[in-house]
Amino acid sequence: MRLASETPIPPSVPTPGYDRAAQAAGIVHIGIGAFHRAHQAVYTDDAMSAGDRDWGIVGVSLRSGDVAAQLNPQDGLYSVSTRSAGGAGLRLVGAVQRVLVAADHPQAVIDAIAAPTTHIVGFTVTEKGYLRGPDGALDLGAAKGASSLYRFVGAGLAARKAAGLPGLTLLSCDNLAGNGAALKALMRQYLAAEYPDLAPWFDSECRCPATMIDRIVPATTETDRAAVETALGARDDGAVVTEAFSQWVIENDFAGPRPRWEKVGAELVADVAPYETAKLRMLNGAHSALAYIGLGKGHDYVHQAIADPAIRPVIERLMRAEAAPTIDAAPGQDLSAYADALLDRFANPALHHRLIQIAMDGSQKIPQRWLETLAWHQERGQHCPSIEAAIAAWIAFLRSDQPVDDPLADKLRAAAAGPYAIERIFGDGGLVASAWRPA
Ligand code: CS2
Repeated sequence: MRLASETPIPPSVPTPGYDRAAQAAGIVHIGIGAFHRAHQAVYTDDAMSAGDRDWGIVGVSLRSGDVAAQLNPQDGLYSVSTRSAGGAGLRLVGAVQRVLVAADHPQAVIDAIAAPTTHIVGFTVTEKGYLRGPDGALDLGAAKGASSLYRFVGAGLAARKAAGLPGLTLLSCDNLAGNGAALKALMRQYLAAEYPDLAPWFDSECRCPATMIDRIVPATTETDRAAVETALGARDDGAVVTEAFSQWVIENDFAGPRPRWEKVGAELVADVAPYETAKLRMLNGAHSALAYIGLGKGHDYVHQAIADPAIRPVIERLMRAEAAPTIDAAPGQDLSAYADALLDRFANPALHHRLIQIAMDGSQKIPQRWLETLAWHQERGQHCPSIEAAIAAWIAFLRSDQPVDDPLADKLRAAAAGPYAIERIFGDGGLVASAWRPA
């Protein structure tokens, strides 16, 4: 039996506490991968179970039809399994109503963005989905391409303005430095080129709050799906598996209504920067270092790499002595406790988080994860032995026979194989050095 609205669910499994069929869609979410389903969709589901209404999510996949094929036959319903040393949890999430594949139905995506009920367009498109060129500015050629988020949002905003509808909140939930401001600047560059008349309306009617989003979500495996099927008594092709921990800090700057996410665990704050910077440089910085150093030492999973006595001190140093001092902490933000908590999360033996998943797209991740920390110390004449070891491990990874999944894979491999690898990758005009400057 395949999971769907009418499937009988074991009473021990929490289900949506609201009438799913009666909810309007208030959110369009572009990039409906496992991360969105395990994070923002869960907060939205909880907000509706707590009484909020009409925050159904229309999910959009820009290219792949996989998630649509998983979720549409299930009426958008799927399960979230949590795994930690303390135990396991299982629940259903009902916030997602349907999934559109932009490549197949572009107009349906534009119509969803332009719908009067829509107030928020969210994004989890990964770092490379923002289509930044080597100077950090929008790669306009790519942004005009068929699978660019800008095309759909631009056309949707134009339709809203033409219909006299209010603007939208564009909510970036990706691991970019200053994700809200970056999205705003990139969107403005696109509008200036394609819809010049829309730019002033965009400035006055739309908002792009910054967010810090955090939950570790390994890719779902067939073993995971089999375990869910046993527990649920139904097959769930859209199942996601994650840790118990979840955090969402959002800049309180919305164009219109929003779910009361703060009632269900999110923090709405005036300034996200200290949280976002700590997360990028400590959690994600450590993650990428674990990935390249760990793979080099023959490990497959995060929990194995952090248990390696040759690796753990490098990671501790990266977080505590290299990244933490660069962060201007918010009042009450305890970076030492944060590092302790991260080490525990990395050690979670119940979560099988593959290092190769984190190793993906290094050229897009390394600038905000390592280079900003490195630059801070260089200005003070200080070294960062852990980040330097991590960079060496990345170059060794590029030279190895491991698969390199990165938009710059060919160029990186060529640069890493030849002489002056560091200069060709990180030097002035190199492959990565300038790409990290905010747009
Ligand atoms: C990871 C992140 O794959 C990666 O690059 O570092 O996806 C990480 O698991 C999340 O940002 C945690 O919130």
